[in-house]
Amino acid sequence: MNRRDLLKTLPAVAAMPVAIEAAESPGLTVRMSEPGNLESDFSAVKSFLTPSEQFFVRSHFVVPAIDLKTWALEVTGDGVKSAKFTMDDLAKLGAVTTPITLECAGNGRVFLTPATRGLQWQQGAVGTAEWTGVPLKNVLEITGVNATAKEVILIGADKGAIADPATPGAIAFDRSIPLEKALKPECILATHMNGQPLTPSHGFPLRAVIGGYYGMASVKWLSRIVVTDKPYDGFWQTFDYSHWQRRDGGLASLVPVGPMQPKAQIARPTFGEVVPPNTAYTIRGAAWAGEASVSKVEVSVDGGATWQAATFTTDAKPFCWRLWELDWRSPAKTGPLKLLCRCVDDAGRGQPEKRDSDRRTYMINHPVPVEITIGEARK
Ligand SMILES: Nc1nc2c(c(=O)[nH]1)N[C@H]1C(S)=C(S)[C@@H](COP(=O)(O)O)O[C@H]1N2
Ligand SMILES: [Mo]
Repeated sequence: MNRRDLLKTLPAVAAMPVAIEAAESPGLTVRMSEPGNLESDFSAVKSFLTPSEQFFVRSHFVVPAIDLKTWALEVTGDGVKSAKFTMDDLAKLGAVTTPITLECAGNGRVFLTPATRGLQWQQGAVGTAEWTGVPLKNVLEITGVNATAKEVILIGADKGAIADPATPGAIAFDRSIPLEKALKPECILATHMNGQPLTPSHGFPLRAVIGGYYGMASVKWLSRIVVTDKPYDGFWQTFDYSHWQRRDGGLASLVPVGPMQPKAQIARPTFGEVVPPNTAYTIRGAAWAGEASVSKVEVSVDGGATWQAATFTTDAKPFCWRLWELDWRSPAKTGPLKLLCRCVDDAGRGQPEKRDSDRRTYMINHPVPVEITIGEARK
């Protein structure tokens, strides 16, 4: 999320590598070509699982070269019996398979006003895959942790220097999570995505998948884990991926972006679609709520004046999105129309009506209208 990111999105659109990558990833929109940052086509979402080839890619640096022959995951830290795990070692620790939804904390950034820097994701920096791997807890049980351990830092093999704000030279992509979270079953060291080994862009050979948290915690190309007694203040949870939190008397302090906020998105109709008047039409979409599950989705077909409940087509599952639809009859009157949706989770949390600027350019879950036109399609 730096100025370079923003600048790169502009001229890159016409460049050669873009055409090549787009051709290799049908259905994905290139938001940045090098490193490859690709957006899913949310309007195409019809199934609970997102096919891996259509899953968004968010990478800050180029895919690191990893030689499986010498590769091992290293675990060190306060009170830890340092250990290295090869892929074979990890395979012996018991694999689980579970669906988890990942949303980038910047998903929807293009809707922010005024415009901000950072990748201009629309609705497609979100997807659900079935992840297979070892629970992080199983690894930490082998190495042990101090009674005073607070956080677990997940470190990727990818590296680079960011110019603005400047990093201390080349740094790895990393991110800590509270120890308490790390021990939960939704935190997995995944080797497989949708039944296949991870692809290079999704973190081969090993990535963390931190269910319920925004995507930045699911560190790809995981190479090292450090257990620490002190809170970690790395670049990716201070300068980047942090938001303001108001405390007593309005004091604002910066905290790392963590759990995903409840959010519903309309897949169909899509922005700018022309829908014929007085016609049966199924509106559909998905909603997710981080560590909670979605219990209600409402849709407004009149710009937010009135709301009606949508029907779910998949089950309520924590850490996962839920698909929904609403059978509608388009109005007889032609002209522009604003559609909105919103969800409530099983803890009763809903979405904010308006954007809160304390969130900086992350956690974008205020309802964004899908503006369509009721009229006859142009021939
Ligand atoms: N090592 C590493 N892990 C990473 C990143 C990265 O740049 N490097 N990007 C993070 C971010 S911001 C997101 S949203 C998710 C995206 O995962 P995906 O590319 O598999 O969709 O990966 C996370 N893990
Ligand atoms: Mo992200």
